Amino acid sequence: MTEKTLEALLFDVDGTLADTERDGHRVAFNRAFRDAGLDWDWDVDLYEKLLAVTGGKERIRFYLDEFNRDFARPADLDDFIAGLHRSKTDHYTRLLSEGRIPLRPGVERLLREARDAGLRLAIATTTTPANVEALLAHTLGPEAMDWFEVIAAGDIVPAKKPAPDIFVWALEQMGLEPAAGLAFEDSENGIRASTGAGLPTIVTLNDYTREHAVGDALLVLDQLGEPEAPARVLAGPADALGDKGYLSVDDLHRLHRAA
Ligand code: XBP
Ligand code: MG
Repeated sequence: MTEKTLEALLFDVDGTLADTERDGHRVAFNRAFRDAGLDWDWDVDLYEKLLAVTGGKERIRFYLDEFNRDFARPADLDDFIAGLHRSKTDHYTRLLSEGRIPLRPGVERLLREARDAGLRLAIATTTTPANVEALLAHTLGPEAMDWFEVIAAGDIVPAKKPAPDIFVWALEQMGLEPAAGLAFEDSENGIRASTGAGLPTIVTLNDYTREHAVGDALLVLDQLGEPEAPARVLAGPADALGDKGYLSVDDLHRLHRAA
């Protein structure tokens, strides 16, 4: 049982707020490769393997190291990857601006409920800051950036998830002890990072992460749930959502107290 009162929620972005990877990031990488005259094609299955590494630049390097060893590397590989990644970010933010990637069920509802209840909100993600802004602006509206006290993103810390650094950085910025927070994640790398920073964590799995090892989670759901689209408890207390089928702020307080 934790003695601390729940004060803040810290959210991952990719896979947690929205299913951005398959139809967003993956497509944007492929468009950047095509623009650069490369014949690389990251299909849905290959991309699942590439997701083992977080961070887009890191993922491109991992691809070259493990899946395309014959590629004739340019002299300045860092620069080459950085250029590809800039182009990928342009493509990705354009895709989001077309409104093609919605928030996952229950995300907007829980964010609004948490704001109304006076909980502090933060983001902790490995993705590029521009991508967070584009997602929030095109789903919740431009003012939603202000809902979050801290947006910890991208290269702000050198060691990306599963390192806990991005969560540690966010907690420091907030002056918050981990025991007073709850993290929301979707993946094994994500929960290793959040729990590594001492944060109790709720996981919402998705198609890419449904087999991930997330045993340290307080609660594992298939989604946060809506009254008309109930969530399923996949691990953790079976009665965590009561009879209503969605995760509420009251549920969060109860889960946090029991952590
Ligand atoms: C997300 C990532 C990111 C995105 C791509 O992981 O790994 O790299 O896939 O974004 P998490 P960038 O949800 O665990 O934070 O290309 O901007 O890095
Ligand atoms: Mg994620």
